[in-house]
Amino acid sequence: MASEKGATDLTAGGSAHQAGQADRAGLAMPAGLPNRAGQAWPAGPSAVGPAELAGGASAVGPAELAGGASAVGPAGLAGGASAVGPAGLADPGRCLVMGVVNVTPDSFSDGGAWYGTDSAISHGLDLAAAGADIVDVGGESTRPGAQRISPAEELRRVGPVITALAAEGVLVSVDTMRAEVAEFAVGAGARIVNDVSGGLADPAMPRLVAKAGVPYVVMHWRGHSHDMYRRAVYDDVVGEVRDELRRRVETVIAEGVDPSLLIVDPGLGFAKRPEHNWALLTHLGELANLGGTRPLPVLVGASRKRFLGRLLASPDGTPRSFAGSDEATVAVTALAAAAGAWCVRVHEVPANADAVRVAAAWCQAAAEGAAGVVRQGEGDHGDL
Ligand code: PMM
Repeated sequence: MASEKGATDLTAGGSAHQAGQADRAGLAMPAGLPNRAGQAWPAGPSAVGPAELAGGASAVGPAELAGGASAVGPAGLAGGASAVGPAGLADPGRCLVMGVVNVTPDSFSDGGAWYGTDSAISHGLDLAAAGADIVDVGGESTRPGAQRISPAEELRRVGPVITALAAEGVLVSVDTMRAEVAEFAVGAGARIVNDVSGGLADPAMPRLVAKAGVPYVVMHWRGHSHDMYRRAVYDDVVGEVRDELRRRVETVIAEGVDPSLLIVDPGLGFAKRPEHNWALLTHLGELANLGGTRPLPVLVGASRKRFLGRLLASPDGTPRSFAGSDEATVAVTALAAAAGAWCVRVHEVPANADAVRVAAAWCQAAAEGAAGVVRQGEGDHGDL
């Protein structure tokens, strides 16, 4: 698997790469300064003490943290850095990083920056060199309201990019809903099919994937982008997404896809409102447990999505720009990786490559538990 391009070097190890604010550190904030909610902190130097912070500003208090980000992770996920991936792909013992190359003029997240063949190839190589384990190449925008392009146009966009990146030894996935595009891509060296429709958009897709024998990302999807928000209605988003994903998984297995090659994805932002995305992110384990013999690997695609921009909106309500959500993406990456996600799909690789390694170390230390505490006590503290 190894190559000089970072994409196929799946060995674990360090990647090449604000200040704690007073309130986060448990220190009192000066009276009258705004807190994160934009309100004035209560007057008095001791108004915001550690005890209040534990249950207040940080939604997760110390006791819950111990359980939430533990080595085991949510029920059903293998836990932290050791989520089991699909057969045939190397397992570096941590969450993988998938870098995104959108060969589109109109993707919401990167606005056509990599539309030209040469710029897309060079961006894919850059992502790999920056530590992407996988480079995901797509030619069709799925931004809300997007209209479809023809299969010929999709192939024209992604074909040469996939061919060039695969020839350079990059581990490529093709982001497509069309069997004919997937077929070309696999022939050109793509090793994963990422289908945001989970086989619903093109009934020929599951059989093609079964024949190709490559890992297959089955994302939760309720319909094409032009009207997907009309479909963002749930009574119990986690239960409904899980049940709909289970039906997709059963269908593609019935069509011949090897269960050991399946990856599931909650489809953040696809027929989901912000509250749906957050609920899904915090219940990844339930999505992994679809009733088969083993939990399925979970891919998380939160990068630059609108729910992050809305979370970080300025006081006048203007959402944060897409690129301005990159740090929030890194935060989601760390949390999802610690919860056992198999892979995160991101636009900016370096900080996310760091985050998955932090999560792996975190989970490893948590797994060692009390033994680590004893060892630290016995040491000379030279590394503190
Ligand atoms: N999101 C987008 C495109 N492809 N694939 C998977 N598996 N999961 C996702 O969440 C996902 C995806 C849309 O984002 P983009 O326009 O930034 O690529």
